[in-house]
Amino acid sequence: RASSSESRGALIVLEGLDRSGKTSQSSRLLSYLEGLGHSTELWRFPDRSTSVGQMISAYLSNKSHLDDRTIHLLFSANRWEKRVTVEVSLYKNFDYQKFQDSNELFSRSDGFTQISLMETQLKNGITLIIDRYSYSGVAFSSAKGLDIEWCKAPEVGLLAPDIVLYLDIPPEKAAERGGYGGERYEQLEFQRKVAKCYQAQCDSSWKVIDACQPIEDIEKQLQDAVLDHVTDVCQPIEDIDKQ
Ligand code: 2DT
Repeated sequence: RASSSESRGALIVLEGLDRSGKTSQSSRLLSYLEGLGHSTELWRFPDRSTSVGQMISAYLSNKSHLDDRTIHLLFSANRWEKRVTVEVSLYKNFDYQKFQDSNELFSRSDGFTQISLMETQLKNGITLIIDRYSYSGVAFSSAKGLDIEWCKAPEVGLLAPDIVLYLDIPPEKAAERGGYGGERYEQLEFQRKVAKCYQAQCDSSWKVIDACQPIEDIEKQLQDAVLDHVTDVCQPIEDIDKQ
């Protein structure tokens, strides 16, 4: 992929156990960045709006039952369909004209046009905040006992985040917070395993934030953590690679 020295949007990922506060903190971060004048969008995975997302949603609410590897690959496919999409016109802020000549658009033999959506959004200067990403995929599936390298394989080639913000909460504390919603994975014993599998992926590039602090303190720390990453982002967009 041609690298560009032009400033682009940042890819910011929030991760953490269920009830760690990711979703409300993602919204606060969105307001903060918009307030600073950055074009920003909030995405989440699973994206339950697509047909793959609906299969995932049925699985999570125990309406369907799938083999561990099958659901793992569906979660990954759900990220891939936002990485490369053929539904160009559905996305807000998407300037089709501007990208018509760019190498991010591909004409396919079936006559449809395909686009590297995430990449184009970033190059269009839009910062993406993503509530859960590949690390959830690997943590939740390897917590079931699947080999971690097998779990990582379908993530290779998705875009690598500029920063991973991990909201760190002991599983017991998370369970005390207003109860789980009753979806498939919302059980203390399983969340304990997931926490270990997150730890196995955490490296020095992650920003770990204590999610037991008051909401406003967490909010401030997230703001400080992203500030460097959203101004004049010039490093090339990288893919997740084999590690
Ligand atoms: P939400 O409650 O945040 O909608 O998450 N999950 C998520 C996986 O097992 N694999 C994945 O790749 C992703 C993104 C985490 C729904 C549940 O789905 C799990 C919780």
